Amino acid sequence: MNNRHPSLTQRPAFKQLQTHFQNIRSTHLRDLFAADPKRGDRLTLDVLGIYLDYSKNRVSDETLKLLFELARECDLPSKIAAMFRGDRINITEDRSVLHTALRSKPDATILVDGGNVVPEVHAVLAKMTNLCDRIRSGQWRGHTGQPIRSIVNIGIGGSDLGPVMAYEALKVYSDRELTFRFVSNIDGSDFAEAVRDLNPAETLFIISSKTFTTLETITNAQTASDWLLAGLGGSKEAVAKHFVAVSTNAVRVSEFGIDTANMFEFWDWVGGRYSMDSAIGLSTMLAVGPTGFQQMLDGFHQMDEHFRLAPLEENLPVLMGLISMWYVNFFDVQTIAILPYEQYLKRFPAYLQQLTMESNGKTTTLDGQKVDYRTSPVYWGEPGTNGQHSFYQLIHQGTALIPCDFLAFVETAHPLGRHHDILLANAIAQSEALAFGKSETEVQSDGTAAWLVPHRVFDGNRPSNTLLAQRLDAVTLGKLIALYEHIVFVQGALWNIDSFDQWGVELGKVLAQKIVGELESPDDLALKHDSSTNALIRRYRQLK
Ligand code: G6Q
Repeated sequence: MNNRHPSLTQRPAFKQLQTHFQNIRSTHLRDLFAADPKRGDRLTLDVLGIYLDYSKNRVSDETLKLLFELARECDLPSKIAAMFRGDRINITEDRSVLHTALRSKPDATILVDGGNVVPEVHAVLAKMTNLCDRIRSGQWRGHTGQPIRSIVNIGIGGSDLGPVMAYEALKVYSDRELTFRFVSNIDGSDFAEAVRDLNPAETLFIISSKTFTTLETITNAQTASDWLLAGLGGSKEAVAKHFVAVSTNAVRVSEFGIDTANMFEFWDWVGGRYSMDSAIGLSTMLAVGPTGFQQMLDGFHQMDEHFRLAPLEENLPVLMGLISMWYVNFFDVQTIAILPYEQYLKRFPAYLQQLTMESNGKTTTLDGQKVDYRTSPVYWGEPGTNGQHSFYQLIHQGTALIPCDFLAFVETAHPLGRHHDILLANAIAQSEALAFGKSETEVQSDGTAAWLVPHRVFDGNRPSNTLLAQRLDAVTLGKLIALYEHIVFVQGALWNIDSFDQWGVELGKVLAQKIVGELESPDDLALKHDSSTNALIRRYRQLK
């Protein structure tokens, strides 16, 4: 690329932020709150029913002003427009990035290579709906004439994490007559455990693979086919009644033996980790039904429209993206914790790990230069309150500064006794404790022995966001996922990296292929790896 942009660190607003950081780095949240009694009401945003309290962040009005300035200097508004327009912003793969088209309204026009992709999106949705109706009504029969009772999604990475997360998140809205399982790992134990209590005659496999070449998925799909045929007496025609595919690769799907009439298409302008609302979400639609799936798409779309149209200062993904980069690029923060106080979001942190780190775990700018600043932090987390009894110790009193996103909901699907009030009390108390801590004087006034005081002091000044919504349902889930997708976009836009390629994943796909041959070869091959790799291969061959 010829048009080299100035490095992020050379931007005027970035330099001003560096100077400003020296003033604010030692300011305590206690002081920021004391100076502005309305801070907790003022530094909030209420967008589409998602309330963000960002007051417990180490930011002042000046910080925010400069961050928005930086966003403008980095052309964030025009980059947002370019994505929605379908420009080929995934430059290393020369692709448009149009997951937003997956949730567009039927009358929209979004052009890729001169053709409107919206009708294709809705044609696939209609085809998915048709399949779901037939399966859920019992009309679709397996090879022996029995209706389908179990659905197994086989896929990995972007073809697994979204479906698993959405199934778990929306389980309460799912058809409980159907059993859902997800197989991703090449480790045979994953497949064996997933099917051990299933009846092949009632099982439908969804082979989800954008490329249909991923070793793990194709191996698991072959094993599934063997398991099915062994269970049903070995008749090849059975495959057509028990396998459907989600892919961009019709040739490979057909070679595998799946009728392409039962193939659900998506497109190369949908990245794997951005694909859970494409046909990759077929298991989600089977679980919650076409109406539930449409509600989720509506949630995505509402957040897309907010991101596309809201002014930067009132734009939820922009604000959260900028605050996260403030910590990464100025406070040198290396990890961010995602802490859902909602059991049904137990796989949400795992989903976000891929979305954030595969997107922005990059060191090369769009201009081909090495970055001279940090890019994606590590995202991780566990549902509350479990985490409190394990790693929160480090967040409260450890040496690392770990900004947290607390996610909570006013209503629960299971209002049992006092459970929900206690759950929410914990979420709110944690952010309070992290921000304000417990001073030496406060600990002393509890009557704590002098020698114990330093151990019981909490410095506080540990930042967090709290996101509060009414309830976790399909529409809210769509909004939340789109929120984080766009936070990732904002980060990538400022870091000037390609958030939509994944060359690190591709490398892994190639490397293992070679070693498999060496592990399985009957001959003693002359191994040409480093001495460590050679020794591991030899040891495994000897012992297996
Ligand atoms: C996602 C990545 C990666 C991908 C898997 C599965 O953005 O590209 O996680 O989803 O490697 O790939 P297939 O869907 O092609 O099997």
